[in-house]
Amino acid sequence: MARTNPASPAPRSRRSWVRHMVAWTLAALAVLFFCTHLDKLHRPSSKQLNSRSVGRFAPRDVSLGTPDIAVKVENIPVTLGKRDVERLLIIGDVHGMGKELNTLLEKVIYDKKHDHVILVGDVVTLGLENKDVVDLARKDKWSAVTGNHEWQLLAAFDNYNSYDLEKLTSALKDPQSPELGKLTSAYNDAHLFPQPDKVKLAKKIKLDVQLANDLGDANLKWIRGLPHVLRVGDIQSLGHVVVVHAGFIPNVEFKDQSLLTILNLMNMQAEDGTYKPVEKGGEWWADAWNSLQKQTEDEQKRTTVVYGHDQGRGLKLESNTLGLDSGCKKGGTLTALILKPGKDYETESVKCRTMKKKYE
Ligand SMILES: [Mn+2]
Repeated sequence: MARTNPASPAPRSRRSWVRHMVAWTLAALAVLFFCTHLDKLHRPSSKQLNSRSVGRFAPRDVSLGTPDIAVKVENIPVTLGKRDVERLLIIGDVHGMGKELNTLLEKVIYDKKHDHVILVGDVVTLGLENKDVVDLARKDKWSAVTGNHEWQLLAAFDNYNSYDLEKLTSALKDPQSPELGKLTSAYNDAHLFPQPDKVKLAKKIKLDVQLANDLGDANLKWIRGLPHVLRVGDIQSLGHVVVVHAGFIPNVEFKDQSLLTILNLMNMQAEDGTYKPVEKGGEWWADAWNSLQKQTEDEQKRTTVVYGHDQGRGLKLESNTLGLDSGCKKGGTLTALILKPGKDYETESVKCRTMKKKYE
């Protein structure tokens, strides 16, 4: 009797308990689902991040051209003086000048077994042997940081390869068209300061897309994977040595720097208690960096920045900033900084051909 009586208290309470369990489990799953997707709801889409991109130009790589991407800081994969690493060769802006790079490597008697090469960015664009340079860097497992030209190259490829490029070509027929401004805006986002000359920008986009295709997938993947800041280690009186393409805002952690700033910085100006990069005027970032380092008495606790980018100032060897862009692309020289254990650094340079900018 009790078995078939639905009003019997024991089975009813068991059923109600099961109902409660099911209800609570569903509620818990709903909360869990909401929490895991909350993050996505709040994460800006590629379009929101790259607000100046238009229509079909929403970039494939979400963060390109946006200053809010995280700065990627890595260590070089070797230690000077350990495991056969006898020298570190840090080479200035190569800009695809493969012949000069080879001459420089011959001059320093490069030995891939005992030398580790680090490139300061702007490895490609402008020169004639871009692919050879990246092929060699990959083959010999060199280190490198991203330069502003690599950043722009990726922005051009990701935003304008195929369809976009055709539209750009037709818009170029009317340099005054507002369309040209819209079409170049995604590429302009990859610059620290907006470039007013849209025709020049459009021509440069086409060259960059062409170059990206010429380099091939493997080389483009290598460029895409480059860090933005490289820690080289502690080297005698230079203290902690760090490589970046252009420079740093003093007193800001590397990871908290703005990416477009460290790829382009030359001069800066104090504003709201911090420094902001400026196109003209202001103060040289390296001056502020060096005076700040001098406040640390122990030389080995200072940080020395090795950088490129500033071919206007050229080879600039200050106490804690070593600028290596000696203007190879403009008929200057290509320079290598040579670091050996227990020795002062040396530099070696070779003369370069003059390259004309094809987009001017
Ligand atoms: Mn540069």
